[in-house]
Amino acid sequence: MSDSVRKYVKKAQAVLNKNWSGSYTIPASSLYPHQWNWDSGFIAIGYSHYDTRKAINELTHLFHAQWKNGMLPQIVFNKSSLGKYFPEPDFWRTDLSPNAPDNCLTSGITMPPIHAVAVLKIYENAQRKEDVKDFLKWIYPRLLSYHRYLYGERNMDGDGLIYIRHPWESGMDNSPSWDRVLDKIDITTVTIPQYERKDTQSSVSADMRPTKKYYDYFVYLLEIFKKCSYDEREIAKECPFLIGGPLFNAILCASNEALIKIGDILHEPVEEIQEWYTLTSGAIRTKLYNDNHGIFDAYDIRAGSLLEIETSAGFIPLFGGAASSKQAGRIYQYLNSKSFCALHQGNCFTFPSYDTQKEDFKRENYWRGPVWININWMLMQGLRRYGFKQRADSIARDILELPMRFGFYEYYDSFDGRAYGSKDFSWTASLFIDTAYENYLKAGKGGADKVRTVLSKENILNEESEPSGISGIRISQEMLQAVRILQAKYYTEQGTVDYESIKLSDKYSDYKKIAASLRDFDLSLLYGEQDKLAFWINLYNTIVVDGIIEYKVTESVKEVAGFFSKIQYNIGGQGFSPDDIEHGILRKNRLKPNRLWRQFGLNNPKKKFMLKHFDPRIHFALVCGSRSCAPIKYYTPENIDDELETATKNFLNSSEVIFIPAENRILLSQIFKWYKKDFGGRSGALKLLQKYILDDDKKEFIGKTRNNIRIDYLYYDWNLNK
Ligand code: 9WN
Repeated sequence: MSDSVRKYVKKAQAVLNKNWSGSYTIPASSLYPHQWNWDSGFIAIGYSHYDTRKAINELTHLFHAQWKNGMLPQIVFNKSSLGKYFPEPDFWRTDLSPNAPDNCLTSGITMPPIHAVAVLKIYENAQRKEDVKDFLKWIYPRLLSYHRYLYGERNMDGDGLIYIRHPWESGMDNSPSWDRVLDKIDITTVTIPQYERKDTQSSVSADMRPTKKYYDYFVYLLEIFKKCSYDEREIAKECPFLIGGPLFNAILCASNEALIKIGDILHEPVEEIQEWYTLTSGAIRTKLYNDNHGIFDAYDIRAGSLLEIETSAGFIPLFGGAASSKQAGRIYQYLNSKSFCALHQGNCFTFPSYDTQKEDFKRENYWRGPVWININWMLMQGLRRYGFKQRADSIARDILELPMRFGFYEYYDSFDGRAYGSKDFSWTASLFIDTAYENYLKAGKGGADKVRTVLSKENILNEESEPSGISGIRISQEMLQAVRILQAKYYTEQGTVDYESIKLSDKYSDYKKIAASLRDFDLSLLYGEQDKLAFWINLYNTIVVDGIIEYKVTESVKEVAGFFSKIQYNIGGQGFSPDDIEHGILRKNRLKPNRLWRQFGLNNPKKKFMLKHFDPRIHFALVCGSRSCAPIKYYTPENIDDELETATKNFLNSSEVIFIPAENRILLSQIFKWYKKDFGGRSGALKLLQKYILDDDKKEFIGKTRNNIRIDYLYYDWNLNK
């Protein structure tokens, strides 16, 4: 567990405390003095980790302002803070609608429906589930009525593609996605009422905010709503801005999924919600996907066409599980390009809100380029869901690193991380907390600390199967070939392992037969150093996979005490455990962390198999079956040097290395603590980082600050790498 991450979690909590009004949390005091709809959803997720009561209060306050038709308003106004924002109730005139709530002042539009996701998190993270049951019972019908409103009133063709009718409803109100639709509106012939913006008078630079032209459109749309007395049917006839977007609809999918789970917890029927999920996810897949550029677009309902604009919203269908696996693969390619900061690309911080290669990409202008933490957070989960582990991890690192380096701001520069917009921004703080807990602080989540099996004596894993009948050096060649087949089929591109499928496959039985042949393998036939290196690394990674399957590990190798020392392969008559391979052969009998004796004692015959040279890069290739290890790969004898270079580069540029230059501090994987000596101590580790880190600023930081850098260590996540 990392003290540094904990320290920043405290700072994030202080931001939320500062913005806590007594019954809900404002997004930021500089620009947003009231309660905002989706902000509160994200904020409740942060609270769910350490203050269930506040999380409940946050959403209870919001849902008290729900409209009679089910709509959950974008803003709930605080009567004592009026005069600091535009537009406020006098401008909205929601009293024109019979649906507006009686005792609250609200705006007359909604926002992306993240709330069921937040409610489920509150339940899941609560220490005492009974304390949350009453809240679940209270909010469930309200969530249902919100979703029913969306499916009843905002579902033009009945196909489940829910439309928004104002850019503010998108949550990404200044996004270039809307320009084309807004620019078509002719406002020269209508009178826009006088209004005074407050956002451009705040501490946030006016350059970062929408232009006057677009504010005029925003206000114009409001005028239509008032003219229609907020009647949805009338608005649908009059409003030039009706958009079915991928962000709103994907979030709705995720919330429908959460709502189904909540319904199950409360033993309520959930068929209606299942139908919604099927409809909306289907509509996203078929109506919004644009194969021309491999991303999801928004659909302009008035024009009947897609808005081909490459924004971060186009990737969020992964979050709601709405993309097909083919679409996910395609959008992953696009995500992993210069347009959206390819993995390990120079100074690029994921994940820009707009394609960085477009001419009108803007570094500072909100929703037209900078990185937003809430979008990162949803994409991170979407990527995990589709198995893109490494990319998800790198986004997790940015979610932590940006606020730690630059403060809890509203948004950040994609290229140097500079912070923009409001300071002390609530959802940045709360989603930082969530990411820190989920990735670093929730030790033992899912049973990572619970021992289920104790291995007290050696357990040979290649004793049972019949050997394949091959002999001599062919055994090692076939062995590598069998591992290569397993990796091609069951190790994902992102370096995780599909244990469930391996277990049942023929390929695994084939592998077991070849592993059985190792019993007759003469290790002295392995000749070159490269061959030995590749053989032992691959064998280590595969015996771990084999052990996980054999001992039915479900959550973590920690379930099996003695896992690394007692499971063995019989090779040429001698037992080799993962510890023998790692600490004996590959580390050349260097001490194992926290142990006083060497792996191979004085007269141990296995000593003769130790490699000639020790290569510290093995630490980025050995995979101990856990989430904090390197991604699993297959290593070839011919290219092992290049492959180890790549593995090292990938690892050192992943979420296992976080820079906080403002404090002269770097957070490193525990691997650096355990194997400090292997890396040549502190200076060796810094040298290694300087060599492999891709971001020029970070390289320079190490160069300049070398002697004053403080190194802390991150929590090691022992949850299974599945
Ligand atoms: C209008 C509060 C809100 C966020 C939005 C963000 C910004 C408001 C504004 O601030 O929008 O709703 O005045 O610009 O775009 O996502 O909910 O944080």
